[in-house]
Amino acid sequence: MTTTMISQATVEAENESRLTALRRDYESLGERLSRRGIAIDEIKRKVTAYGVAVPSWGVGTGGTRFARFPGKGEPRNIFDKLEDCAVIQQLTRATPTVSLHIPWDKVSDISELKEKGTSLGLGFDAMNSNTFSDAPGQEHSYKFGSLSHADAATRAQAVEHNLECIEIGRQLGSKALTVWVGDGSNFPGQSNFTRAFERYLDAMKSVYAALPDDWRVYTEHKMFEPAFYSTVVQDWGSNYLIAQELGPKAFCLVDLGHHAPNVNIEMIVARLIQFGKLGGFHFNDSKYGDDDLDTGSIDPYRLFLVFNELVDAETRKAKGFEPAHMLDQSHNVTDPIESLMTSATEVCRAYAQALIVDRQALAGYQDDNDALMASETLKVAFRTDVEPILAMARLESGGAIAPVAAYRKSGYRAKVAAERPAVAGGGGGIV
Ligand SMILES: [Mn+2]
Repeated sequence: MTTTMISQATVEAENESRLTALRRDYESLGERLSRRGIAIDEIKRKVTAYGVAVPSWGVGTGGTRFARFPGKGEPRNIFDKLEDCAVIQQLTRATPTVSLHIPWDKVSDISELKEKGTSLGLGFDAMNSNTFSDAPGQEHSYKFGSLSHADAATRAQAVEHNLECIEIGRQLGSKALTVWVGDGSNFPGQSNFTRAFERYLDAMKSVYAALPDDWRVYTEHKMFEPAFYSTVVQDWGSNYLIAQELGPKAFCLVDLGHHAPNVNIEMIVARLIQFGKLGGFHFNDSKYGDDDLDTGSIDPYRLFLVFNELVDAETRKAKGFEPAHMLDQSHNVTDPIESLMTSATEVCRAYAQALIVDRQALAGYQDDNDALMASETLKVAFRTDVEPILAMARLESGGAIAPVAAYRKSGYRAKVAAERPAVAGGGGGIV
Protein backbone atom coordinates (compact mmCIF):
# COMPACT_ATOMS: atom_id res chain seq x y z
CA MET A 1 0.00 0.00 0.00
CA THR A 2 1.51 3.27 -1.11
CA THR A 3 1.30 6.20 1.27
CA THR A 4 -0.04 9.31 -0.48
CA MET A 5 1.14 12.69 0.70
CA ILE A 6 -1.97 14.48 -0.55
CA SER A 7 -5.46 13.14 0.06
CA GLN A 8 -6.64 11.34 -3.07
CA ALA A 9 -10.12 12.80 -2.43
CA THR A 10 -8.67 16.29 -2.95
CA VAL A 11 -7.15 15.19 -6.25
CA GLU A 12 -10.38 13.56 -7.39
CA ALA A 13 -12.50 16.60 -6.52
CA GLU A 14 -10.13 18.80 -8.51
CA ASN A 15 -10.20 16.37 -11.44
CA GLU A 16 -14.00 16.23 -11.38
CA SER A 17 -14.26 19.93 -12.16
CA ARG A 18 -12.09 19.50 -15.27
CA LEU A 19 -13.25 16.12 -16.52
CA THR A 20 -15.92 17.13 -19.03
CA ALA A 21 -13.69 19.65 -20.76
CA LEU A 22 -10.80 17.19 -20.87
CA ARG A 23 -12.92 14.46 -22.46
CA ARG A 24 -14.05 16.85 -25.19
CA ASP A 25 -10.52 18.11 -25.81
CA TYR A 26 -9.15 14.57 -25.96
CA GLU A 27 -11.83 13.49 -28.40
CA SER A 28 -11.28 16.52 -30.59
CA LEU A 29 -7.50 16.03 -30.65
CA GLY A 30 -8.01 12.33 -31.34
CA GLU A 31 -10.07 13.19 -34.39
CA ARG A 32 -7.46 15.63 -35.71
CA LEU A 33 -4.62 13.16 -35.15
CA SER A 34 -6.56 10.36 -36.78
CA ARG A 35 -6.78 12.47 -39.95
CA ARG A 36 -2.97 12.36 -39.89
CA GLY A 37 -3.02 8.59 -39.46
CA ILE A 38 -2.11 8.72 -35.76
CA ALA A 39 -3.96 6.75 -33.08
CA ILE A 40 -4.19 9.01 -30.01
CA ASP A 41 -4.52 6.11 -27.59
CA GLU A 42 -1.20 4.71 -28.78
CA ILE A 43 0.54 8.03 -28.06
CA LYS A 44 -1.17 8.15 -24.65
CA ARG A 45 0.03 4.61 -23.91
CA LYS A 46 3.64 5.58 -24.59
CA VAL A 47 3.38 8.79 -22.55
CA THR A 48 1.87 6.82 -19.65
CA ALA A 49 4.81 4.42 -19.70
CA TYR A 50 7.35 7.26 -19.74
CA GLY A 51 9.18 8.37 -16.59
CA VAL A 52 11.76 10.99 -15.70
CA ALA A 53 13.73 10.88 -12.44
CA VAL A 54 13.59 13.73 -9.95
CA PRO A 55 16.86 14.82 -8.34
CA SER A 56 16.63 14.75 -4.53
CA TRP A 57 18.39 18.12 -4.36
CA GLY A 58 15.79 19.67 -6.68
CA VAL A 59 13.08 19.80 -4.02
CA GLY A 60 15.14 22.21 -1.91
CA THR A 61 15.37 25.86 -2.89
CA GLY A 62 18.47 26.56 -4.95
CA GLY A 63 20.63 29.61 -4.97
CA THR A 64 23.26 31.47 -6.92
CA ARG A 65 26.84 32.46 -6.19
CA PHE A 66 25.40 35.59 -4.57
CA ALA A 67 22.69 34.39 -2.26
CA ARG A 68 20.14 31.78 -1.45
CA PHE A 69 16.64 32.72 -0.35
CA PRO A 70 15.15 29.73 1.49
CA GLY A 71 11.56 28.76 0.78
CA LYS A 72 8.90 27.80 3.30
CA GLY A 73 8.73 24.19 4.47
CA GLU A 74 11.96 23.15 2.81
CA PRO A 75 12.90 19.50 3.30
CA ARG A 76 15.32 19.06 6.20
CA ASN A 77 16.72 15.71 5.16
CA ILE A 78 16.38 12.96 2.59
CA PHE A 79 13.22 11.60 4.21
CA ASP A 80 11.48 14.97 3.81
CA LYS A 81 12.87 15.17 0.27
CA LEU A 82 11.37 11.79 -0.60
CA GLU A 83 7.97 12.97 0.66
CA ASP A 84 8.14 16.01 -1.61
CA CYS A 85 9.20 13.77 -4.51
CA ALA A 86 6.22 11.54 -3.74
CA VAL A 87 3.89 14.55 -4.16
CA ILE A 88 5.37 15.18 -7.60
CA GLN A 89 4.84 11.55 -8.56
CA GLN A 90 1.35 11.37 -7.05
CA LEU A 91 0.11 14.30 -9.12
CA THR A 92 2.07 13.88 -12.36
CA ARG A 93 2.57 10.09 -12.48
CA ALA A 94 5.64 10.87 -14.56
CA THR A 95 8.39 10.74 -11.91
CA PRO A 96 8.52 7.25 -10.37
CA THR A 97 12.19 7.44 -9.32
CA VAL A 98 14.49 9.71 -7.33
CA SER A 99 18.16 10.30 -7.99
CA LEU A 100 20.20 10.60 -4.79
CA HIS A 101 23.26 12.63 -4.07
CA ILE A 102 25.96 11.52 -1.68
CA PRO A 103 26.94 12.88 0.84
CA TRP A 104 23.91 15.22 0.91
CA ASP A 105 21.52 12.26 1.22
CA LYS A 106 23.72 10.03 3.33
CA VAL A 107 21.94 8.22 6.17
CA SER A 108 23.11 5.86 8.87
CA ASP A 109 20.50 3.22 8.07
CA ILE A 110 20.18 2.54 4.34
CA SER A 111 17.40 -0.02 4.80
CA GLU A 112 15.26 2.67 6.46
CA LEU A 113 15.76 4.84 3.38
CA LYS A 114 14.83 2.01 1.08
CA GLU A 115 11.69 1.28 3.09
CA LYS A 116 10.71 4.94 2.98
CA GLY A 117 11.02 4.91 -0.81
CA THR A 118 8.98 1.74 -1.08
CA SER A 119 6.24 3.06 1.21
CA LEU A 120 5.96 6.15 -0.99
CA GLY A 121 6.00 4.13 -4.21
CA LEU A 122 9.35 5.57 -5.29
CA GLY A 123 12.36 3.77 -6.75
CA PHE A 124 15.98 4.93 -6.76
CA ASP A 125 17.57 6.12 -9.98
CA ALA A 126 21.25 6.88 -10.64
CA MET A 127 23.48 7.68 -7.66
CA ASN A 128 25.38 10.97 -7.85
CA SER A 129 28.78 11.32 -6.26
CA ASN A 130 30.22 14.60 -5.05
CA THR A 131 33.90 15.35 -5.28
CA PHE A 132 33.32 18.99 -6.19
CA SER A 133 33.08 20.12 -2.58
CA ASP A 134 34.67 19.08 0.67
CA ALA A 135 32.60 17.00 3.08
CA PRO A 136 33.10 17.82 6.77
CA GLY A 137 36.10 16.00 8.18
CA GLN A 138 37.50 14.66 4.92
CA GLU A 139 41.27 14.34 4.89
CA HIS A 140 42.19 15.82 1.51
CA SER A 141 40.60 18.92 -0.02
CA TYR A 142 39.14 19.04 -3.54
CA LYS A 143 39.98 22.73 -3.93
CA PHE A 144 42.39 21.87 -6.75
CA GLY A 145 40.52 18.88 -8.14
CA SER A 146 39.50 15.38 -7.23
CA LEU A 147 39.74 12.45 -9.66
CA SER A 148 42.36 14.38 -11.67
CA HIS A 149 44.17 15.94 -8.67
CA ALA A 150 47.96 16.09 -8.89
CA ASP A 151 48.18 14.33 -5.52
CA ALA A 152 47.64 10.55 -5.56
CA ALA A 153 46.13 10.41 -2.06
CA THR A 154 43.46 12.97 -3.02
CA ARG A 155 42.61 10.97 -6.15
CA ALA A 156 42.39 7.79 -4.08
CA GLN A 157 40.01 9.49 -1.67
CA ALA A 158 37.81 10.59 -4.59
CA VAL A 159 37.80 7.05 -5.99
CA GLU A 160 36.89 5.68 -2.57
CA HIS A 161 33.94 8.08 -2.34
CA ASN A 162 32.60 6.85 -5.70
CA LEU A 163 32.90 3.25 -4.51
CA GLU A 164 30.89 4.17 -1.43
CA CYS A 165 28.18 5.68 -3.69
CA ILE A 166 28.04 2.43 -5.67
CA GLU A 167 27.70 0.44 -2.46
CA ILE A 168 24.87 2.63 -1.11
CA GLY A 169 23.15 2.50 -4.49
CA ARG A 170 23.51 -1.26 -4.65
CA GLN A 171 21.65 -1.57 -1.36
CA LEU A 172 18.92 0.77 -2.59
CA GLY A 173 18.38 -0.98 -5.91
CA SER A 174 19.97 1.71 -8.07
CA LYS A 175 21.67 0.58 -11.29
CA ALA A 176 23.85 3.53 -12.19
CA LEU A 177 26.44 6.00 -10.98
CA THR A 178 26.68 9.52 -12.36
CA VAL A 179 30.05 11.21 -12.03
CA TRP A 180 30.49 14.90 -12.51
CA VAL A 181 33.70 16.57 -11.35
CA GLY A 182 34.44 20.27 -10.99
CA ASP A 183 38.09 19.59 -11.84
CA GLY A 184 39.74 22.10 -14.12
CA SER A 185 41.77 25.29 -14.08
CA ASN A 186 41.24 29.01 -13.84
CA PHE A 187 44.49 30.14 -15.48
CA PRO A 188 46.29 29.16 -18.66
CA GLY A 189 49.28 27.10 -17.60
CA GLN A 190 47.77 26.18 -14.23
CA SER A 191 47.19 22.60 -15.30
CA ASN A 192 48.70 20.33 -17.90
CA PHE A 193 45.70 19.27 -20.01
CA THR A 194 47.13 15.89 -20.96
CA ARG A 195 48.44 14.87 -17.57
CA ALA A 196 45.24 15.95 -15.81
CA PHE A 197 43.12 13.91 -18.24
CA GLU A 198 45.43 10.91 -17.84
CA ARG A 199 45.05 11.08 -14.06
CA TYR A 200 41.27 11.38 -14.40
CA LEU A 201 41.07 8.36 -16.72
CA ASP A 202 43.27 6.35 -14.43
CA ALA A 203 41.08 7.15 -11.40
CA MET A 204 37.85 6.48 -13.32
CA LYS A 205 39.20 3.08 -14.36
CA SER A 206 39.35 2.19 -10.65
CA VAL A 207 35.74 3.32 -10.22
CA TYR A 208 34.68 1.42 -13.33
CA ALA A 209 36.33 -1.75 -12.07
CA ALA A 210 34.07 -1.68 -9.01
CA LEU A 211 30.81 -1.38 -10.99
CA PRO A 212 28.46 -4.35 -10.59
CA ASP A 213 27.84 -6.20 -13.87
CA ASP A 214 24.34 -4.82 -14.33
CA TRP A 215 25.31 -1.22 -13.60
CA ARG A 216 26.20 1.69 -15.84
CA VAL A 217 28.40 4.67 -15.18
CA TYR A 218 27.47 8.04 -16.66
CA THR A 219 30.11 10.69 -16.96
CA GLU A 220 28.81 14.23 -17.27
CA HIS A 221 30.72 16.89 -19.15
CA LYS A 222 30.56 20.60 -18.43
CA MET A 223 32.18 23.42 -20.32
CA PHE A 224 32.86 25.77 -17.42
CA GLU A 225 32.22 26.43 -13.73
CA PRO A 226 33.53 26.14 -11.09
CA ALA A 227 36.71 26.11 -13.18
CA PHE A 228 36.50 29.00 -15.63
CA TYR A 229 39.45 28.50 -17.97
CA SER A 230 39.34 24.77 -18.62
CA THR A 231 37.54 21.75 -17.27
CA VAL A 232 38.90 18.21 -17.37
CA VAL A 233 35.65 16.80 -18.75
CA GLN A 234 34.86 19.79 -20.92
CA ASP A 235 32.75 18.65 -23.83
CA TRP A 236 31.01 15.73 -25.46
CA GLY A 237 34.21 14.83 -27.33
CA SER A 238 36.15 14.39 -24.09
CA ASN A 239 33.16 12.59 -22.64
CA TYR A 240 33.01 10.19 -25.57
CA LEU A 241 36.72 9.44 -25.20
CA ILE A 242 36.15 8.62 -21.52
CA ALA A 243 33.29 6.23 -22.32
CA GLN A 244 35.43 4.57 -24.99
CA GLU A 245 38.43 4.22 -22.68
CA LEU A 246 36.42 2.83 -19.78
CA GLY A 247 34.41 0.17 -21.58
CA PRO A 248 30.91 -1.10 -22.41
CA LYS A 249 29.30 -0.06 -19.11
CA ALA A 250 30.38 3.58 -19.54
CA PHE A 251 28.14 6.15 -21.23
CA CYS A 252 27.96 9.90 -21.73
CA LEU A 253 25.44 12.00 -19.87
CA VAL A 254 24.15 15.13 -21.55
CA ASP A 255 23.13 17.98 -19.25
CA LEU A 256 21.33 20.48 -21.48
CA GLY A 257 22.94 23.42 -19.66
CA HIS A 258 26.55 22.26 -19.94
CA HIS A 259 27.35 23.47 -23.45
CA ALA A 260 28.43 26.70 -25.07
CA PRO A 261 25.45 28.92 -25.99
CA ASN A 262 23.75 27.94 -29.25
CA VAL A 263 25.53 24.60 -29.52
CA ASN A 264 23.48 22.09 -31.49
CA ILE A 265 22.70 19.72 -28.63
CA GLU A 266 20.30 17.57 -30.63
CA MET A 267 23.09 16.77 -33.05
CA ILE A 268 25.38 15.75 -30.18
CA VAL A 269 22.58 13.48 -29.00
CA ALA A 270 22.31 11.92 -32.46
CA ARG A 271 26.06 11.31 -32.62
CA LEU A 272 26.18 9.65 -29.20
CA ILE A 273 23.21 7.45 -30.12
CA GLN A 274 24.83 6.46 -33.42
CA PHE A 275 27.93 5.24 -31.63
CA GLY A 276 26.07 3.59 -28.75
CA LYS A 277 27.31 5.91 -26.02
CA LEU A 278 24.34 8.05 -25.04
CA GLY A 279 23.83 7.37 -21.34
CA GLY A 280 21.11 9.82 -20.51
CA PHE A 281 20.11 13.37 -19.70
CA HIS A 282 19.94 16.02 -17.12
CA PHE A 283 17.06 18.15 -18.35
CA ASN A 284 16.89 21.87 -17.62
CA ASP A 285 16.88 25.06 -19.67
CA SER A 286 19.10 28.07 -20.09
CA LYS A 287 19.36 31.45 -21.70
CA TYR A 288 23.02 32.35 -21.17
CA GLY A 289 25.03 29.50 -19.68
CA ASP A 290 24.44 26.80 -17.12
CA ASP A 291 21.42 28.68 -15.81
CA ASP A 292 19.58 25.60 -14.49
CA LEU A 293 16.23 27.14 -15.36
CA ASP A 294 13.09 25.02 -15.53
CA THR A 295 13.00 22.50 -18.37
CA GLY A 296 11.21 23.89 -21.41
CA SER A 297 10.85 27.37 -19.89
CA ILE A 298 13.12 29.16 -22.36
CA ASP A 299 13.45 27.05 -25.50
CA PRO A 300 10.82 24.31 -25.68
CA TYR A 301 11.59 23.80 -29.38
CA ARG A 302 15.12 22.67 -28.55
CA LEU A 303 13.75 20.20 -26.03
CA PHE A 304 11.42 18.91 -28.73
CA LEU A 305 14.33 18.56 -31.18
CA VAL A 306 16.24 16.49 -28.62
CA PHE A 307 13.22 14.22 -28.21
CA ASN A 308 12.86 14.07 -31.96
CA GLU A 309 16.28 12.37 -32.03
CA LEU A 310 15.30 10.06 -29.18
CA VAL A 311 12.09 8.96 -30.85
CA ASP A 312 13.93 8.54 -34.14
CA ALA A 313 16.35 6.15 -32.35
CA GLU A 314 13.48 4.40 -30.57
CA THR A 315 11.63 3.94 -33.86
CA ARG A 316 14.59 2.41 -35.68
CA LYS A 317 15.51 0.38 -32.54
CA ALA A 318 19.03 1.78 -32.31
CA LYS A 319 21.44 -0.70 -30.75
CA GLY A 320 22.11 -0.24 -27.02
CA PHE A 321 19.69 2.69 -26.86
CA GLU A 322 18.45 2.91 -23.29
CA PRO A 323 19.01 6.45 -22.01
CA ALA A 324 18.30 7.49 -18.42
CA HIS A 325 16.15 10.60 -18.07
CA MET A 326 16.50 12.95 -15.15
CA LEU A 327 15.68 16.55 -14.30
CA ASP A 328 18.53 18.69 -12.98
CA GLN A 329 17.61 22.27 -12.30
CA SER A 330 17.69 24.89 -9.59
CA HIS A 331 14.61 26.66 -8.26
CA ASN A 332 15.35 30.09 -6.89
CA VAL A 333 12.04 31.92 -7.25
CA THR A 334 9.39 29.19 -7.40
CA ASP A 335 8.06 26.43 -5.20
CA PRO A 336 10.37 23.55 -6.21
CA ILE A 337 7.50 21.04 -6.24
CA GLU A 338 5.56 23.19 -8.70
CA SER A 339 8.64 23.69 -10.88
CA LEU A 340 9.48 19.98 -10.94
CA MET A 341 5.89 19.02 -11.77
CA THR A 342 5.79 21.55 -14.58
CA SER A 343 9.17 20.43 -15.88
CA ALA A 344 8.24 16.74 -15.81
CA THR A 345 5.17 17.70 -17.84
CA GLU A 346 7.33 19.64 -20.31
CA VAL A 347 9.51 16.58 -20.85
CA CYS A 348 6.41 14.43 -21.45
CA ARG A 349 5.10 17.07 -23.84
CA ALA A 350 8.28 17.07 -25.90
CA TYR A 351 8.12 13.26 -26.01
CA ALA A 352 4.46 13.25 -27.14
CA GLN A 353 5.16 15.89 -29.79
CA ALA A 354 8.12 13.91 -31.08
CA LEU A 355 5.96 10.79 -31.24
CA ILE A 356 3.54 12.46 -33.66
CA VAL A 357 6.20 13.57 -36.16
CA ASP A 358 5.40 12.06 -39.56
CA ARG A 359 8.74 10.26 -39.93
CA GLN A 360 8.02 8.78 -43.30
CA ALA A 361 7.15 12.17 -44.78
CA LEU A 362 10.20 13.69 -43.09
CA ALA A 363 12.54 11.08 -44.61
CA GLY A 364 11.00 11.76 -48.03
CA TYR A 365 11.55 15.51 -47.75
CA GLN A 366 15.11 14.92 -46.59
CA ASP A 367 15.82 12.68 -49.59
CA ASP A 368 14.26 15.25 -51.92
CA ASN A 369 16.26 18.10 -50.38
CA ASP A 370 13.00 19.86 -49.56
CA ALA A 371 14.33 21.87 -46.62
CA LEU A 372 11.19 23.89 -46.11
CA MET A 373 8.79 20.95 -45.95
CA ALA A 374 11.19 18.95 -43.77
CA SER A 375 11.22 21.79 -41.27
CA GLU A 376 7.43 22.18 -41.54
CA THR A 377 6.97 18.48 -40.81
CA LEU A 378 8.69 19.00 -37.47
CA LYS A 379 6.77 22.21 -36.85
CA VAL A 380 3.40 20.55 -37.47
CA ALA A 381 4.14 18.18 -34.60
CA PHE A 382 5.59 20.90 -32.37
CA ARG A 383 2.59 23.18 -32.93
CA THR A 384 0.16 20.46 -31.89
CA ASP A 385 -1.24 21.04 -28.41
CA VAL A 386 -0.82 17.58 -26.89
CA GLU A 387 -1.91 18.65 -23.40
CA PRO A 388 -5.13 16.53 -23.57
CA ILE A 389 -2.95 13.42 -24.07
CA LEU A 390 -0.75 14.30 -21.10
CA ALA A 391 -3.71 15.16 -18.89
CA MET A 392 -5.60 11.99 -19.82
CA ALA A 393 -2.49 9.87 -19.16
CA ARG A 394 -2.17 11.45 -15.71
CA LEU A 395 -5.85 11.06 -14.93
CA GLU A 396 -6.03 7.41 -15.93
CA SER A 397 -2.92 6.66 -13.86
CA GLY A 398 -4.50 8.20 -10.77
CA GLY A 399 -2.79 11.59 -11.04
CA ALA A 400 -4.10 15.11 -11.48
CA ILE A 401 -5.51 16.63 -14.66
CA ALA A 402 -3.92 19.91 -13.55
CA PRO A 403 -1.07 19.08 -11.13
CA VAL A 404 -0.22 22.62 -10.00
CA ALA A 405 -3.88 23.50 -9.34
CA ALA A 406 -4.41 20.28 -7.36
CA TYR A 407 -1.20 20.90 -5.42
CA ARG A 408 -2.23 24.44 -4.51
CA LYS A 409 -5.68 23.29 -3.46
CA SER A 410 -4.15 20.60 -1.22
CA GLY A 411 -2.38 23.08 1.04
CA TYR A 412 0.66 20.77 1.16
CA ARG A 413 3.25 23.54 1.34
CA ALA A 414 1.56 25.29 4.29
CA LYS A 415 1.23 21.95 6.05
CA VAL A 416 4.92 21.05 5.74
CA ALA A 417 5.97 24.62 6.54
CA ALA A 418 4.31 24.15 9.93
CA GLU A 419 6.04 20.80 10.45
CA ARG A 420 9.48 21.70 9.18
CA PRO A 421 11.24 24.54 10.95
CA ALA A 422 13.52 26.51 8.65
CA VAL A 423 17.13 25.35 8.62
CA ALA A 424 20.14 27.23 7.41
CA GLY A 425 22.47 25.74 4.83
CA GLY A 426 21.83 22.25 3.56
CA GLY A 427 22.63 20.90 0.17
CA GLY A 428 20.81 23.04 -2.37
CA GLY A 429 23.46 22.54 -4.98
CA ILE A 430 23.19 21.84 -8.65
CA VAL A 431 25.25 19.48 -10.73
MN1 LIG B 1 23.72 17.90 -14.28
